[in-house]
Amino acid sequence: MGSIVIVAIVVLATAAFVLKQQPSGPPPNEPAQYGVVMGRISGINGNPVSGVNVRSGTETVVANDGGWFAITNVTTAARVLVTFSKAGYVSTQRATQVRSLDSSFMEVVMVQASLPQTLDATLGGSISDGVGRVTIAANSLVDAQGNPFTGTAEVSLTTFDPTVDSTRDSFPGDFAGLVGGEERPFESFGYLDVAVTGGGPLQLATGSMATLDIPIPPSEIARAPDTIDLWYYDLSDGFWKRDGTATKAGDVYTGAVEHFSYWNADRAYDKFNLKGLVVTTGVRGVSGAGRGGEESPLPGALVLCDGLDYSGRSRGYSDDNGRFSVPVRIASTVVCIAAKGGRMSDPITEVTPATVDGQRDIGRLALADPYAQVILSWGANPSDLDNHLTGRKADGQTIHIYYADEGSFATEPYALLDTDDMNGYGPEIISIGRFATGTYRQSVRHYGGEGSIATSGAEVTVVIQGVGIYRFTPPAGQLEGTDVWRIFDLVVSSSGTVSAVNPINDYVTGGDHSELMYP
Ligand SMILES: [Ca+2]
Repeated sequence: MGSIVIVAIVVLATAAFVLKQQPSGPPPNEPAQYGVVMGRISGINGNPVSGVNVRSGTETVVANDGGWFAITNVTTAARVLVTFSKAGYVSTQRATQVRSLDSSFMEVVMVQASLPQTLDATLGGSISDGVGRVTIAANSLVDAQGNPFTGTAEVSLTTFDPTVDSTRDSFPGDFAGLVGGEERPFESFGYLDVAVTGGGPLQLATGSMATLDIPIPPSEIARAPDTIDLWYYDLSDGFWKRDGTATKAGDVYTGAVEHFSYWNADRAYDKFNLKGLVVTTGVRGVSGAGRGGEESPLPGALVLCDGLDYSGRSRGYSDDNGRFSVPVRIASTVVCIAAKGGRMSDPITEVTPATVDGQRDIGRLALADPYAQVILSWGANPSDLDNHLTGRKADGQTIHIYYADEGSFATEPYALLDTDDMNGYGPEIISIGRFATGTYRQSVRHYGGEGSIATSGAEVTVVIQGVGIYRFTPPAGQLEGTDVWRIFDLVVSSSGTVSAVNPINDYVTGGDHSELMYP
């Protein structure tokens, strides 16, 4: 581990030296504490969901056609909320840790909302999506200003089954709620989302209640308690909060609520702590030889433990020493994985004892994390910019990752482009899983559409794990007829570490295959 610290310091010092020599180059590893939040959004069927608005604080980006998104300037915090919304889908929200000069990766599932059904607000009535049900009393709806609503309301009720794996990736927040200011993990026995609109969002009038029927998954009916707490999800702080109870009647929980939201029938559980170490293997080494197989602790990895005999998921992160501790349910079977940058470890299955607040070391979770990511985003025009990663290895072989050759993580050149965005904004993200000794060059080409690279509002953010974040914007003064912005060269030493990031920042006439794109 000592050697890793030394390597990082050497790289930082080298980068600083380069920057001092070339003050017009990229900003250094900025002292500001920020990181990158990125990820991939898919539907229940596993296909990408494009066009999702992804918001963190005041920053909003839109997922590309491959469902990828990146917010490249997020203030470091132990808990950052990211909200996902798209018309026709149930909005969801996720909390993530953001480490300084590192990237957090999220896999998110968006669920299509049930089609809205109409309800005469003066009569009230009952709406079902065929699984769950909401019953709204006559004259109980108000608009955003609190005025009685007497028109036709549209009610969208979407019921979820928490025993289904993909549902856990769409679950808002964590499987935990606030009790007396403290977060308590819980298991879910079913939940639903109910949204009511009528020319704007509608809510229940003060003193009015709606009745919810939340179905209990078939496999859970036998052990579901007779009464259970109801919890709603609070988008403003990202916590589930307890409010009321529901009663078991056959295969549903029935309870009354005072407002529309996500509502969840959950039981808080006693916890047992699983501890361990996340390591990364091989990928930091030289392609094909050298340090392959050598392990080092991996900070900032997400550790997820899923209940196999209960509907809950616990989340934790490895610390600076790669260590983690995740609370799970006592007397249960759980499966844990570590993930970072879209890579995942093999799962470990554990059976926990009935020891409240006990702990056990479950050993190592090993994964191959991306060494670096290059994120290109821009404005509405030009419609089609392309991210190009080229390289010349020490053995003379060249590589080229771009829209026509998206590359691979599993084989040479161990780098992968997420998607070719052709309708503005991006992002286009190239992830590099392993560096070869040699020099890599990053370029952006104006493939099609109005405008120029210089006026595109483009930003290229480079995250090099364990080294830092570099940010580039295109220089002014792009000459007519040029189409390629050559951004920087990245030099990889014979020991497989990044020894320099050398800015280029010029424009050339290239096309997709110019020699000028190669270092
Ligand atoms: Ca493109």
